[in-house]
Amino acid sequence: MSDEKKAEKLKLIPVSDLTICESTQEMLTKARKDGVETAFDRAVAMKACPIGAKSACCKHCFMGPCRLNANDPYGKVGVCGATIDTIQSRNFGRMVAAGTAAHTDHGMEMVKLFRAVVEGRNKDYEIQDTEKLLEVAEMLGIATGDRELMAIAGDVATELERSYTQLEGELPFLKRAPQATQEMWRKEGIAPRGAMREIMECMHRTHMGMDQDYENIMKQISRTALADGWGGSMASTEISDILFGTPKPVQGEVNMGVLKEDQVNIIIHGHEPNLFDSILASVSDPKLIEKAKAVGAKGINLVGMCCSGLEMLSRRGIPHAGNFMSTEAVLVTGAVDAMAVDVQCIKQGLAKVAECYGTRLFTTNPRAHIEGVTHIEFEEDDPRDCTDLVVEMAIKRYAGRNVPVQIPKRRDRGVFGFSHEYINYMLGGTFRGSYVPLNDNIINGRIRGVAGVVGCTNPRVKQDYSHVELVKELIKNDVLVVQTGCSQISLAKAGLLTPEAAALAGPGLREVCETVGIPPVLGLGACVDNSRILIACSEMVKAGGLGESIADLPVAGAAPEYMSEKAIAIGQYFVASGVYTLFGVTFPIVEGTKFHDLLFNGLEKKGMGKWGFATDPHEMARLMIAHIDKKRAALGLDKGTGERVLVDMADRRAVEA
Ligand code: XCC
Repeated sequence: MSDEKKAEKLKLIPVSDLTICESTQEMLTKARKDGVETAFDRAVAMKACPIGAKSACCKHCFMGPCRLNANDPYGKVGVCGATIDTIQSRNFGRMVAAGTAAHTDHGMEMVKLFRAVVEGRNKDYEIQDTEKLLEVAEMLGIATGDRELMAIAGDVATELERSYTQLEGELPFLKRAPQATQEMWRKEGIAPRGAMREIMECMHRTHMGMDQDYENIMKQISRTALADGWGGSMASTEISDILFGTPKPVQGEVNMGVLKEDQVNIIIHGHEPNLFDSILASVSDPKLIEKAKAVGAKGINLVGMCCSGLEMLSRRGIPHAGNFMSTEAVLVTGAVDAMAVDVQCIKQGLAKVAECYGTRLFTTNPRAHIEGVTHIEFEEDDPRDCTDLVVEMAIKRYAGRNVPVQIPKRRDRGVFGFSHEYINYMLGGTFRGSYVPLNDNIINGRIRGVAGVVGCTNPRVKQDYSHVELVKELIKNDVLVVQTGCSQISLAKAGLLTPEAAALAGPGLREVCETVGIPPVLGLGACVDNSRILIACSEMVKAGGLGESIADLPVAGAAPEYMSEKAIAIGQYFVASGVYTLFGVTFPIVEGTKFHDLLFNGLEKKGMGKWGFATDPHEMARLMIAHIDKKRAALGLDKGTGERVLVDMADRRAVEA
């Protein structure tokens, strides 16, 4: 089909089939009128490769690449003799290694910054949460007492560096997991050493002529993924909390209506919190505000997107313009004067769209340039050099705005910034913070279980639709939902991150939410913060009454619209930690193969969780609820209710007073 014909075909697809986000629909309609292409169009025009989609090809050596037949997986083998199970497990392992590397490399930057602050080499950042520092120190067995704060911080940095660089032994945070879970990992030989070591071994073992037993490869896959969840990601979250503050519930606004026609609009998109924190200082600088006013703007409006946006929304209540599949669409408003990006989830397609609407697009990180896009390097030792320049460029673009501006009106409010520490506090109060009230409400059946709904949006499925339908179904069935990543923005736009959304919950969950004053859907931050969910699960086991290991808990997880290798790594660390985890869109392994059976059944028999797959969000909810009920039955919770123990708002206020 010619390109013109393809373009014609695209225009026939209603935008309401591509996304349920009204703002994105409005902007896609405008983009079509303007003749501007986005990832939605490219996904329609380019069919996914059916062999690659199922990991049925091997391109790890040049006797190939070899293509096996997903419809007849055992019909042939690769040139070297590799079977479908070897090929698939290698491919899956490399996805997990890549995802783990992404979180780990992000985390290592945080450790490097933390070290520089602790040693006084960096004066642009400081420790903002000393309470969290002391908690982490105690958790790691570091003496606190009357020691100097920076000495404690130095020891914490040294311990956490082990999460990344350690060659032998176990990750420092493994001891946070329930004893039974730790023992299972040791028995299976999958307790990780340091993340770098595990990623390296995973890459080695999946090289041509190496590990050719899918069950043995699986062990390294799990070990690598666990090094992400309990290592690279967890250490990153803890350091970010220490440096930038542990999130506490904060009201915030999401959706494209947070852009302001009469202000200089700047979007930060990516993942690392340091760039955003520094640009916040720049946009608050009276000199730069004056400059903006001098060209006729009412002020400077700083907005986030994707996970960078979530870091700042959770910690500072900075408005958020949208998730992954809205990053091109937002530029179509013509209102974005500058977009600065750092690492991960940055589509190269942004460059073209930015050019069409005159938005100044800047890469800032040495690890992530884009061909043809201006690079202004962000240096932690002199962060304002970069961020001030971005603001000045944005002001210049505002002064010369020469495209019509059309900003979708919609803005949605929500409560963000829950952390596992805050869940502890809100349920128990300052002096008796604990997960016991949560467990009690699970035991007495008011809350049926807990579900993590996380992850990306993906142009292969209708944006936000599965996230929203799945979560609505879960809370209707008394399942408390926790969220990270782009999924949280899908739900915030649907109004479910408000306490009023309790009206959509089942009677039990609704009662708990109304008593405590929380939404039925709790936002826990960016994708690297999935580690908060691991800690929350561990705390639930420790609080008692819900079994001995994470695998015993009535919990489940889902990433219904995932798109990245990071999501595969996250999925695998949840599975290896004991959680039933479902993915939507497509599952990159051929059904009916031995490796598929290992992921979907075999791991559970070893005491872990298991993978699941469904494209329909209602089916996904049904599977998750059935699993939660199975776990409840195994705990004997299907028989009757325990006593109600709940700290209500009045109690809490009394404690706070
Ligand atoms: Fe990226 Fe983290 Fe996925 Fe969103 S959810 S598309 S990975 S920004 Ni984490």
